[in-house]
Amino acid sequence: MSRKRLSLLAGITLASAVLVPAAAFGGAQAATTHTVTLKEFRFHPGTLTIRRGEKVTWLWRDQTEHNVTFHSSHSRTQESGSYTIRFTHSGTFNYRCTIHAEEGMRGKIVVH
Ligand SMILES: [Cu+2]
Repeated sequence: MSRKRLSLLAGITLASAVLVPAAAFGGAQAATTHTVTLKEFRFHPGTLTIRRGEKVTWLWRDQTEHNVTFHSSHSRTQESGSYTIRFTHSGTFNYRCTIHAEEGMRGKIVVH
């Protein structure tokens, strides 16, 4: 499936939502995936710049429960594992771990 076609499909599917879990796209695995690591009560990197249509995978690497929470989407609170989102709209998307946001556990994905 071409990138253009994927983008079109995503646009239709996401008419009312900015973010959806990548799993919702089934076999659409062609997009570049970036990684953010959860470690020592921080997201590394704290700010990540990507292109529209790319994915971000968060990897839990702390011995503490964390979550990845956006306005319209969130991971489970967990001690290990991963969470992936494909970003189909450009913009700046702030997120946080709701448990440790006050301690500075916040991040940002900038989509061009
Ligand atoms: Cu946390």
